Amino acid sequence: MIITVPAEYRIGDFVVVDGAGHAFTTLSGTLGMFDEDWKNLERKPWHTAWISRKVLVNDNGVIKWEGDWWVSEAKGGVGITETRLSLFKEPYLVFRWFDKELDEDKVRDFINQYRGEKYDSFWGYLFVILWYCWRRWPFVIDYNWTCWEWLWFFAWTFGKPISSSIHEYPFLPLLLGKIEYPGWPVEIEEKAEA
Ligand SMILES: [Ca+2]
Repeated sequence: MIITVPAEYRIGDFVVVDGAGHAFTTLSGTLGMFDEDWKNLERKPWHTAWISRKVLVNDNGVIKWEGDWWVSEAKGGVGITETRLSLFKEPYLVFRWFDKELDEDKVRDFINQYRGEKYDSFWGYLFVILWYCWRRWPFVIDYNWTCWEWLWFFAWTFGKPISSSIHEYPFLPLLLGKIEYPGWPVEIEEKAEA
């Protein structure tokens, strides 16, 4: 479900950002060679992140919400970090994933545990896409994070995995069916199994 009013965002909501740039063009084109739905999708998302907390300010001793949100993401050149939602350059959509409010302290502990871990490379993304397309190669565990891996791991840790197996990262096609992304067919999993 899409949440459109920022005041109604919740910790744990997914942020799905429109694709842009050279890496996106190359990787998205690769995915489109294998996945007709992806190729035909008009508004292609790419980067994924999740809402981690409110941006609060101290106004003469009174703690107030500034109206902006922090999001947790795996970011190129930085790794696992938190960014203000308002700083995303590309348009994004916010989706409700968790049925219940998450425990803010547990989310904070989770973020602190992984903060600063390394970002994955272009090749990490390519590998994930090719694995999605062919389901053939042995899975390679590494200790660097793509933004998709980070989202998957977060959802899994907090009890509502995006996919049933840890070997299935939320490559975008898999994720989009689950969050009812506009323009995306819902039954992607059945299709992928066929
Ligand atoms: Ca990785």
